Amino acid sequence: MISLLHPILKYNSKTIQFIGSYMNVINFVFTKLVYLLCKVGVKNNIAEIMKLEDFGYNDKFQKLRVENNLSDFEIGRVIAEHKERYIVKTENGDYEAEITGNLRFSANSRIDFPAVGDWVALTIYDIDFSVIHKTLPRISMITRQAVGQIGEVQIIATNIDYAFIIQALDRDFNINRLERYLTICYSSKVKPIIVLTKTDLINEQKKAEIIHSIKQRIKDIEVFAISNETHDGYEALKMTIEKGKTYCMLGSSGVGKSTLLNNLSGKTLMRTDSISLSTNKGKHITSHRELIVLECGVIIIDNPGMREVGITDTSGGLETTFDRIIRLSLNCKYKDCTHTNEIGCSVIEAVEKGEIDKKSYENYLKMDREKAHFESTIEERRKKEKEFGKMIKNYKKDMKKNKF
Ligand SMILES: Nc1nc2c(ncn2[C@@H]2O[C@H](COP(=O)(O)OP(=O)(O)OP(=O)(O)O)[C@@H](O)[C@H]2O)c(=O)[nH]1
Ligand SMILES: [Mg+2]
Ligand SMILES: [Zn+2]
Repeated sequence: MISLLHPILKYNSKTIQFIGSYMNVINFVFTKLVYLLCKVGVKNNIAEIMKLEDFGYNDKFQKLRVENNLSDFEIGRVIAEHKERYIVKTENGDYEAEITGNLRFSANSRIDFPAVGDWVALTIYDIDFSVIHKTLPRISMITRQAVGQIGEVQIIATNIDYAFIIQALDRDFNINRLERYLTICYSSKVKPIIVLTKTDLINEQKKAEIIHSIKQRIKDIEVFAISNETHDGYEALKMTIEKGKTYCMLGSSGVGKSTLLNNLSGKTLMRTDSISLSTNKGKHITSHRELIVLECGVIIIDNPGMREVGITDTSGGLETTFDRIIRLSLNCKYKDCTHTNEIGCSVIEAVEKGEIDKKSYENYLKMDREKAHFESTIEERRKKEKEFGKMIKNYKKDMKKNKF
């Protein structure tokens, strides 16, 4: 009997063995697939896949993409940067990316590297590895003087439509600094919106006084006073925010930038923390800038609080902020009037008559000096680089001569 069954058993055991190994392969492939889907799903938020327009793309960028022959590449927006590694948001999810060696070597300064807000052309190899080939020309760029590096420019964010200039009413409020931020916005072609926070910490009269003082010195600008605690003033602010536009949060540490962003999104997207009790200052809680797309379709870049906002203005920011001073200066006796001690200076006359706020005038002179100093430093640096280039060229020529 056993001998009769033997071929069947032998046959069956082979089948079982075959099915077993087949199952192993299926199991392996299935596990890998689930793993990959999870990895891509978790990292790329499959549930939240968006169109490029949802995070700010429009006809202007499409035109630039075509003009720069980048249509064959994947396109994405830099939403975060960590030491030359970038997180790029694409229609298929978020990817980690590096720049090509070519892009690195052809960069003359930090400005030539991608920054948060940029649209970039990239090739995706894997979820953790993609390469940025080129940055699309920027429509706007907010910069400041890099802290501690003379003559260096630091990009705060790019392709911004509006900037929220945020100051807290309780103790951060400083009108000179407001003018400084305005100048940065105007020279960056970004529309500024002033947001005063923490109305819950001061009384109505003080709030009205501060708003009045701003209107006296700064014309044609929207000012919102809000409380992130009670949501006082939120409705008016929300009404002005436009879907598909990119906003950038600017201001000192602890003024409530991240709290405002969280409240607008209805989620805790950014960490916030209380003001330091010992110094009464913000604790620099946000450490990286990050672009966030809210469910309502608004795009916001949160920034770390800034201690210094050095002027790099080379394109009319001061002229727009202080347009009255500039208009008056056309009547000054001397064409190169510095508006400091010249006879026949219309600006000084207006200050003496009280037509121009003295503090605003002083702030203008201070920033103008700063701008001139920055420009001369850059000029000097360019000259040195040119001389160095010439030296290298001559050296190469000499080498060639000696060789042949
Ligand atoms: N009373 C009151 N507290 C506020 C308001 N807005 C923010 N805060 C508090 O202020 C502290 C700092 O707020 P953040 O949102 O972290 O400030 P930030 O501007 O993002 O600071 P950095 O990330 O350090 O630049 C937190 O404890 C907030 O709860 C407000 O309108 N009223
Ligand atoms: Mg913050
Ligand atoms: Zn003058």
